[in-house]
Amino acid sequence: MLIKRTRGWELPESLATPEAVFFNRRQFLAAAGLGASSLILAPGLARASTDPTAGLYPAKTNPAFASAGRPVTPESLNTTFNNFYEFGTSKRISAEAAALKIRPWEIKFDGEVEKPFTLGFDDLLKKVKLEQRVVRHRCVEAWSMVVPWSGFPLKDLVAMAKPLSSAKYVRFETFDDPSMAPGQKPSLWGWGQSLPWPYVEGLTMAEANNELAFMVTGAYGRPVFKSMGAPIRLHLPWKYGFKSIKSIVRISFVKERPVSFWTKILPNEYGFWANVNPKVPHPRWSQAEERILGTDKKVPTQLFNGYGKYVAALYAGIKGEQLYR
Ligand SMILES: Nc1nc2c(c(=O)[nH]1)N[C@H]1C(S)=C(S)[C@@H](COP(=O)(O)O)O[C@H]1N2
Ligand SMILES: [Mo]
Repeated sequence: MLIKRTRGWELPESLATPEAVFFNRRQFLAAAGLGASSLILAPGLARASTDPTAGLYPAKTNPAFASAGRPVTPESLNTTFNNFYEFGTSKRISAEAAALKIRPWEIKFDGEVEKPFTLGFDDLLKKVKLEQRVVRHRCVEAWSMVVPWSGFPLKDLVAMAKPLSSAKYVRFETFDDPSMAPGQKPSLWGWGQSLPWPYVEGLTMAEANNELAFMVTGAYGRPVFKSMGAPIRLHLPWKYGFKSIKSIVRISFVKERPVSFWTKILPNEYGFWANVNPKVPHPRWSQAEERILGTDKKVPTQLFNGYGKYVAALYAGIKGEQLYR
């Protein structure tokens, strides 16, 4: 994500990360571990062989999502080019993310539900059926990639939580632990100021029950890497990447629309809906095209990231809302 000067908790200008830097080819190759500095791959990979859920992967491919119409982004690039602000503002946080402690891991379910409860991650995995989906991921920063995720539909989790009819939105929350995530230390930003942790995202109940909304527990045929949001994250292929919250510890069913992490920081740039639309520019750059990570290619961006047949109906009746930012 790109930050510019705003109010109270803004980042110092020197920490802001201009898009151009990421696409400077030399830096890009370095970040990808493809250039001279391939050593940077070593510390962050945190291979998952000792993970108690490793035997569940690779999961069976869902035939509806067998291919994304583009090559899969190399795994070595995907695990080392990340947005995960809890571990820092650069894309190269995979080494820092190795400090993420993913066991024990519990998820709290609360709010407008029959009865609040907490579920251990390994127990949750016993209750769901994993599948693999190869889908496109489009970051609001105008780059994209293709990921073979494994996981299960979010709607299965919604059903498990037994929400009441008073629940209008689902609110997701990431861990908040400055002892393992340096980005959550107030001092990092100077002047004792902090970003509005924890990272929060939200969906309407209808969006959460859409077939495309996916809880990710794996990628590339193994448990999902720490830098990509282990042990459990969301993926919403039709929305900008910032909606796909990582390392989830709490899922709440609520009456009021949740305010997202990025909406709190820059409300004029990042909204609640954030559906991909090439015709609605970001206030500071065009969304017409995207760079395909790992290649030199730029391609036109598609409405709903090309997944309109699944999700366009969700927005048909909505008026007076900024649906594409
Ligand atoms: N908790 C948390 N979730 C997050 C982010 C973050 O900084 N913190 N970044 C978001 C953004 S902007 C994107 S593009 C994707 C990146 O996922 P990836 O690193 O697996 O590509 O995660 C999203 N989820
Ligand atoms: Mo993003």
